[in-house]
Amino acid sequence: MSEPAGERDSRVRSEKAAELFEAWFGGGPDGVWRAPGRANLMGEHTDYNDGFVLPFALGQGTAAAVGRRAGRTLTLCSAQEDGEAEIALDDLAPGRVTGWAAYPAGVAWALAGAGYQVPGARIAIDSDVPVGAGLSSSAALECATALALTELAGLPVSHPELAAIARRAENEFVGVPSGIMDQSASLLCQAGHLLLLDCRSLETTQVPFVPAAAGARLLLIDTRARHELTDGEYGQRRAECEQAARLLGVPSLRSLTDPAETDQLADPVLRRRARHVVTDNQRVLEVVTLLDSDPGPAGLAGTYRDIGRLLIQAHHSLREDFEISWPEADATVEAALAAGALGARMMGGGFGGSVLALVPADGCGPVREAVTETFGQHGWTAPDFLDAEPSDHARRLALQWMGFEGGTQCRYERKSRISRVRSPSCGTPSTVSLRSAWTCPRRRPRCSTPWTGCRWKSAPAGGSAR
Ligand code: GAF
Repeated sequence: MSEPAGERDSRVRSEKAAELFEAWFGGGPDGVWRAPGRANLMGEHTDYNDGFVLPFALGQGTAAAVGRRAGRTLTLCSAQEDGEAEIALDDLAPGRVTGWAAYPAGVAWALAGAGYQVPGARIAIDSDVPVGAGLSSSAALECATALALTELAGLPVSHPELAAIARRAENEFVGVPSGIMDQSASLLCQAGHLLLLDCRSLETTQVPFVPAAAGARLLLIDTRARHELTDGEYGQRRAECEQAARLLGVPSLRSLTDPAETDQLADPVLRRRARHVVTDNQRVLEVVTLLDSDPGPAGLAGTYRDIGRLLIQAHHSLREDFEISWPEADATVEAALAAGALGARMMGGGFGGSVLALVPADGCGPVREAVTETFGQHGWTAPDFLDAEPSDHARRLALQWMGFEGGTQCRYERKSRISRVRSPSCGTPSTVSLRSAWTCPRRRPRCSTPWTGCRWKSAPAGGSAR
């Protein structure tokens, strides 16, 4: 039986993280954990309003190869970043760690705050979730390290609790005022399902969702326009929603079920913001009702057409009422629909990132061509396309050390950018640049060990979200 593409990608990524660990730190890791990025079918900016969201996990994810070390320090390296980060576990406080290492550091800090002391560890990261594409690369990094550190230490933390801890790391340590959707998706989604998450009760329902069964596909279009959640607009939307709820006398906008209730708001901006949240919550529940009503294979095409219609409505709401769309997203949606997509909308926090399109299975080519042509006409950087298949939550992968591969010299080759590596044989540090090969400069006796690459092989460990 052939291995599903998502499984293969996850296995390869995990093997690469183990290789990086071996090359950077010497010796093998104690284990490799992997957490996926996410897409979201419906429900944008509803999570921090106590509303509903409907995300799914992507095949793309972040792998963390982790090994215990003596002392109270985390040492981190990443195939996507230069250098190494050293984090003193007993000296963690918001603002003390910056850059990408703030996410794993924040996780250790939030775990300690919840009463879970993690041990000193070496961590090698490798990710194929594009940064800034609105696919939750930061949640994938948080969740991979959170799961790794707790399982390594044998700490009994359930996945929902871990999601809350990872969110606290992002909110309070990194300083991004995000909701709970991304971490929940990474830790709780199941393959072939959407995750219906009630962000007030934190109740979850797995909603079966296999577009291929209906002759449809989900296409993610990375518009390559970049925007950070830290730069104010996201926080401003959140503050506006909270103000609208206060003025309406409700604990959160989730309490409203009829968009007409927002008419009481005198301020037109607050009225529009609130209307988006109320209508998007309704759209989430409508999608679930459509999928629940089980029309059988013959009726599925109609169901997916209706879901497509809701995606288009959601895009209009995000563009007109919430005002977080961007030119590349609007042009992408327009071009995709003109080329036959059933529906499309901007996805994530807004102002940059990706568009999600629901496309007839045979319509992906025309949609890609139409969107690429539109970008060319505008002179924009060409978009990237990713197939989005609802995949599985974060987990540990089984890895087996297979020994050195045949070769004639101590030689380490990587295609990723790494600024410092150690010889896998003698531990000598050296420097490599992008796509270069590296030869151990100290020809110690052990360096004659035939070696051309690490031999880690992985197999899914199985297991389900606790
Ligand atoms: C970002 C945030 F991290 C999420 O919590 C959510 O609010 C999303 O934007 C918008 O729906 O991904």
